Amino acid sequence: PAIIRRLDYRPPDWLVPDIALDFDLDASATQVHAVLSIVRNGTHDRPLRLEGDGLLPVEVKVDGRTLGPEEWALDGGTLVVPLNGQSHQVETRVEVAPDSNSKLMGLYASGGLLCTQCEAEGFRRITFFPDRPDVLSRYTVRMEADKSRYPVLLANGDPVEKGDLPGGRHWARWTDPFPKPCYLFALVAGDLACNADRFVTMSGREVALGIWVREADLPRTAHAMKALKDSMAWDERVYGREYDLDVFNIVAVADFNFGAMENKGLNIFNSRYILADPETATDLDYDGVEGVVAHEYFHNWSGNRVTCRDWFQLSLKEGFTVFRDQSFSADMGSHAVKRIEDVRILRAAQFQEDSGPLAHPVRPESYMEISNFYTATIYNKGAELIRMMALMLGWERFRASTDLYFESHDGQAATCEDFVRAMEEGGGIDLSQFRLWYEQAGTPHVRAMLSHDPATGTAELLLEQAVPPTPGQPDKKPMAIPMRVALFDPASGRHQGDQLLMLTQAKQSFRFEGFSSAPILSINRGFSAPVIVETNRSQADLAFLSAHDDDPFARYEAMQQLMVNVLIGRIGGQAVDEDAVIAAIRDTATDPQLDPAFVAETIRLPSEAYLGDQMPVVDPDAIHAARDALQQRIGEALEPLWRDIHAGTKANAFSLSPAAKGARKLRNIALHYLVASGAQDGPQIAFAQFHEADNMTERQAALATLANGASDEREAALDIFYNRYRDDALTLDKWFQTQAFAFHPNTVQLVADLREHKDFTLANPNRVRSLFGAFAGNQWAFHHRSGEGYRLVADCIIALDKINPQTAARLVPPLGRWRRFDEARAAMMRAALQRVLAEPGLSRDVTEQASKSLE
Ligand code: BAL
Ligand code: ZN
Repeated sequence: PAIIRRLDYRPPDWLVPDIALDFDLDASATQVHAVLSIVRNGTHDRPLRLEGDGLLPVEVKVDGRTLGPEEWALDGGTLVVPLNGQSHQVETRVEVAPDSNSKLMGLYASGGLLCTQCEAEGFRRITFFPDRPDVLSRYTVRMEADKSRYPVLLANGDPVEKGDLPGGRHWARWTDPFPKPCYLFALVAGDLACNADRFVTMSGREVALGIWVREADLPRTAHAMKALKDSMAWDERVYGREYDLDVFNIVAVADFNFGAMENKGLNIFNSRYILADPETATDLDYDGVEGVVAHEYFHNWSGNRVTCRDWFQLSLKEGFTVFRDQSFSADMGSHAVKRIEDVRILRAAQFQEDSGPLAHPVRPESYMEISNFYTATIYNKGAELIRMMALMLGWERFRASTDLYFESHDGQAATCEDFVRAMEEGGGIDLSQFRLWYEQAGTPHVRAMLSHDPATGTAELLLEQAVPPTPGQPDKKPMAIPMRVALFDPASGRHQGDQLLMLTQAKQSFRFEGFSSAPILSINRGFSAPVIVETNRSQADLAFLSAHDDDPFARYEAMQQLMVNVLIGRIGGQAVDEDAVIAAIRDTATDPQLDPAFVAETIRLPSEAYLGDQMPVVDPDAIHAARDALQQRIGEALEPLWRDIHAGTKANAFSLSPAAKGARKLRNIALHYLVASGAQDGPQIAFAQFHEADNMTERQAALATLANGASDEREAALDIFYNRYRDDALTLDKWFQTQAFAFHPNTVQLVADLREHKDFTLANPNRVRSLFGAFAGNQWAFHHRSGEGYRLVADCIIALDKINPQTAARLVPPLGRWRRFDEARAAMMRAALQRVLAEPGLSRDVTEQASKSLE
């Protein structure tokens, strides 16, 4: 497949200021009539090229005249029409079949609905068009359909007209006054019920809000509606951004490749990020709904009003919007806990990506298939870049700079460089070196060595940085790394102030005066930079910080590092002092000043995958054994405490208050340690929690705890859960996911059996992710020494690729991490990738991921 390169960007040859679309909707044969007003862009004699994917023109007209077949050509899927004038009206007619569109890109059928997904390049599966984000058009959309099957007809913008037609049909017309790229086009037709509400904007305009779902799901939309209104108010208050249309609609669909999509005025969501009630949604699910509703809403400015010039600029909208949704969620809940969660995701997904064969810069240089670049690097590392700029500028100057960015680029297709320039101009700062964060892939390593001279009372912090080589980038330049640090006086337990140090050279030292005794280093406070920090801090230093650091993230980090050191020592067969960890956990868990949610995050052991990241060669079995043993030790040593916490956090009535959510989080971790202790009544206590819980947070946690072991309670709970939720797809996903993610010696076989389960289907991306996505994230099971885990995932990729290449390609990266494992595992992982690549007719999506993974 062809490689698309960033530096080959050329402005479009033809612009399309207006487009009128007419859909005669039908699940098996939809007629699409498009009328494009086109204008030559600049002086050239190149023909009009309209991208199409799987389309055959039924008719092509120019300025009202039907062209003969010799007057146009198809080049691959692209319709080529030579034209002489400066502006023309071009019409095409095509037919598409939504119900056989299993790729879920373009116009497709899902659970009786017709809906669209166009980002990145799905619009070309609907009609011929210059499918690139820098062609912005005003859209008018007319839809016609059978009224009983599709009583609701929605599109972007505002509704303008509708009416009935003979034969039980009806029609509706929508117009969107804001020019937009075609990836933001959307329509939905179906039998939907609406949770209707309103929002009055800061200038006093009333906006009609609608969340459209199946009638039966209406009671599960309240949280999403609250999140939407909170987001609209937050964007006004924090960024001065007001909504701009008279309506804002959200539709939930069951089959969706992404989490959601920010189509102008008509967001389309994976139902898992809309539907929530206490019976079926965990607190994490509720937070997911809030965060994704906010994310898509915030795109109205960071993505839609200002869009991307080309797909290499994807992080311009995604990184900024993730930063905005993270800040929103922090404001809605706990800043400390949100930061911990976000860093955990960054480390689990992005650091792994950055250290493997698929590593790429936040602004990539090339791609084969853009769908493969909706990555943790573009999204989460991209958000960290914005966060660093906000930190360096300070909030006021950052906000002035975002105002400048929105004002200068409103209605335009912009670049990451435009954003950085706005930060420089609005913030009065030089970001020349900082730009390397957009260019260089790989996670920087920072070595921090603190020394102390008692004679002069001086402490010296030596910082050294190195960015590891990544594919195509063997040599790296030093980055500009903002490091928040504080030096603690161990005697008083206090520090002299938080400082922002800018590390800009490969090696740099910083001096601090006034320390009669050696201070303790708190570094990368708040996770001020997305780097890996190595320090010369002792276990005693870490224990001190885990009890005293006033930066919650640094406090959490100290505790985690304390645990990592013990676990890595154990794995390496060294004598390790576990008592310090146990004492730190006890002190944290019994500190009445601390937020229970923060405690729960902090006392949890680092994941097996994170431990693997700390080793030169990942040893999944040794990691599992060491972590399991430490868990048991912690469970045993503090058993009375776990019993107390578990009993003391029993909820009375369900509430989403931070206190209630925190109590549930802490209760679940207490249960986990209690069961890990091996206490005889552990499974019964877990089963009782499973049985009695009035909410899914406690029910699923109890199920997950039971799923790790072998007990009668395990089998009973899994049966009960299945029978209770077998007709509720989103909740049944949890049943698959819990088993695929379990620390159970037979997980590989269980996953193989579940693949054959009557409720498993490759047609639904959520179901695939809940089984195979979860399994591939279960290090101990996926990397089973038999290689069976690799075979299962490769089989799934091969089968799924024939249906839905985009979702299939997302399962490839776990196999690509073979360099991190022993020779036997590496050989089996490579063999699995080679088997995938040998498959005839493999998609561009999977070809790119699998071939890069083998390099
Ligand atoms: N733009 C794709 C889905 C999202 O990031 O919002
Ligand atoms: Zn987004």
